[in-house]
Amino acid sequence: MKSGFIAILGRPNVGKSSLLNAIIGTKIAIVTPKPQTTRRRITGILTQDDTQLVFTDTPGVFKSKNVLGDYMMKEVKTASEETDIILLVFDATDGLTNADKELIEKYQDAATVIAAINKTDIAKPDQVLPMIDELRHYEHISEIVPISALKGKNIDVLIDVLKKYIKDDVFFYPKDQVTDQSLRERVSELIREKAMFYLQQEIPHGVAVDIERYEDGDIIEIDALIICEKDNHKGIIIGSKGSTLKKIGSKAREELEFVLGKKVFLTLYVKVIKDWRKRKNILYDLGYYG
Ligand SMILES: Nc1nc2c(ncn2[C@@H]2O[C@H](COP(=O)(O)OP(=O)(O)OP(=O)(O)O)[C@@H](O)[C@H]2O)c(=O)[nH]1
Ligand SMILES: [Mg+2]
Repeated sequence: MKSGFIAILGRPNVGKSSLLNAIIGTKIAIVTPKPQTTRRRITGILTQDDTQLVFTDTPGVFKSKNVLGDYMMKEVKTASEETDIILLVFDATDGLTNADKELIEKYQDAATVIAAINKTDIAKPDQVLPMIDELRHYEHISEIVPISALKGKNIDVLIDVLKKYIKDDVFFYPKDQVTDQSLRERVSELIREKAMFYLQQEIPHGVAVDIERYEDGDIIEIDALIICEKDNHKGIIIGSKGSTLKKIGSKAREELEFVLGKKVFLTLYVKVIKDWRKRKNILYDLGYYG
């Protein structure tokens, strides 16, 4: 029996959450085309025969500008400290950026660092090979694996590589558990994913979702509050004749029905909490604490 903890780290938008989902084979973490989608640590558990890999997806590393950002970066720090393996994810289409290099150097004393070069499906071969060469110069990087989280390419190879570096002899979770998130948290995250998807510029980053009511019967009834930080954002989120909110709601309901396996009746409300991302007590209420 073997097990170990793996923290998935990298810049925003490189595909960390997509990778977690590809590894586990279920959508655990939300994914959007916008940076700074993930705000909290999310655990994904992969148990195969006598091996258990416990992954932690983390927010992308960036320079924080408010209390929410501080919280996100604290989540990254905690994840990197409570792990056996640091799995650094890079975006092949960007090459190795200065921010990537800073991250690599930051973990030079970590026990095990493994590099995954993601998005190889859309990268040109002349982008991936120079990256591999560059990464080879860092002695503390034990392995380099080119992957595509979106296409599921080389994910099995990456899993086999990770298995070489783990050694604990207990399972930390039951064999059938895939995440530590509660159902309520997953529901709230899925709604936030759809909101982030349909909103533009700074608005998606100022959105939070709070589940006000969750009643499980023949139909699951959910009331959720979409919180935004400025009065004019509220109108944009609702859209003309409610069109944007309707799109968010119908996409969210579709996916919730798939995840929950039941008919869902979803009602969304929009509320302004001025500058909530800068307010510690509000962040605490929304579950961004610790
Ligand atoms: N073509 C391609 N796109 C990918 C791949 N992996 C992720 N993406 C896309 O990249 C975007 C960001 O993906 P995420 O998984 O949310 O990235 P992340 O690193 O978790 O981002 P943050 O949570 O913001 O730090 C999404 O549009 C994904 O569909 C890949 O292997 N190939
Ligand atoms: Mg993410």
